Amino acid sequence: MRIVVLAGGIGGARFLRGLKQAAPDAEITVVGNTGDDIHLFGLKVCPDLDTVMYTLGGGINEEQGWGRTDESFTVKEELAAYGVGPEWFGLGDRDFATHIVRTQMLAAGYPLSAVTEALCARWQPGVRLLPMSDDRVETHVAIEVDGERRAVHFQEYWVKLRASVDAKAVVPVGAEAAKPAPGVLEAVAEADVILFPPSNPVVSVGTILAVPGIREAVAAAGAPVVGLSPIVGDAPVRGMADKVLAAVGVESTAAAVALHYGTGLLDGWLVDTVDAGAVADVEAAGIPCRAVPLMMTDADATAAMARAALALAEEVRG
Ligand code: FO1
Repeated sequence: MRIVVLAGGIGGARFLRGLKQAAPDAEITVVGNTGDDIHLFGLKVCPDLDTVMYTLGGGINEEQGWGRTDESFTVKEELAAYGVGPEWFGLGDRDFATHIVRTQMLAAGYPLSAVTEALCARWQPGVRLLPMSDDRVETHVAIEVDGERRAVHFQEYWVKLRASVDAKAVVPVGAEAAKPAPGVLEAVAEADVILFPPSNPVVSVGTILAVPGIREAVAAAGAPVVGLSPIVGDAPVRGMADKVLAAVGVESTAAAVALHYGTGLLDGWLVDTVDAGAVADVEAAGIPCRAVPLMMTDADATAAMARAALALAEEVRG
């Protein structure tokens, strides 16, 4: 079975771990969000690709959900001693090595997809990890401070500001001119199942779908497309997804997120059992919907979620 997953960072990575357990023989292609990428200290940092790679490769800091296990911060401290920041973004020594290798390979002319493949040769994540695009796309968030509107990089909004101010707009800068990375459209076209994990629907899955050609390919795919709600009981399972959902005029409910993706994309939707009341609304909109436990509390619970998504895909397969 060929499964394609459009994934963001922590939520996507943890779901993928469950999916691998649920479908050990499946050929899984992950299309990773690169809109969160940021250039720091002259280095290209790809948080979501790295989170997937480290999580599936056994190198993730489990408590944080991002960055390396057994990490130290000597380089960051030395940079700070020179007055060189930003100090608000926690790049550890082990993690730095990944960004150095990536930046060096990019400077030598390799595209991000080839660089990601090279990094994965070390981590052996057990999935084919493709960036959504080899072209630069950077998500910016429009905010208003003291009556003045300005745009900040997504990481500044998420990590420095902790989404403490309202997001007025979310813009994947460069997306309109970006091309899907090699292999992305082929994987989508050849998939038996396409999954939207409980990743952020705006800045993760939404950014991937903003690359021209990807949304169209998913909509046209012969495979059933099943999503899992990142909202449980009207609040994001983790992160601050409600802030960016509000920016695109979508309520933070499991049903509203399903309708945001819409019948043009989704063939099935899973909500948590606490949101069982939303099933009828989602089905009334034409999207088959089931209520199952959606908290990724441990590997077995996450594998059960993945099995439920695959079962719904089989049920709705035309
Ligand atoms: N998240 C934080 O909350 N604080 C950090 O300092 C931070 C650093 C960081 C470094 C590398 C990396 O791969 C991820 C990092 N993240 C950090 C996570 C990241 O900001 C976001 O959670 C994702 O971009 C959202 O998917």
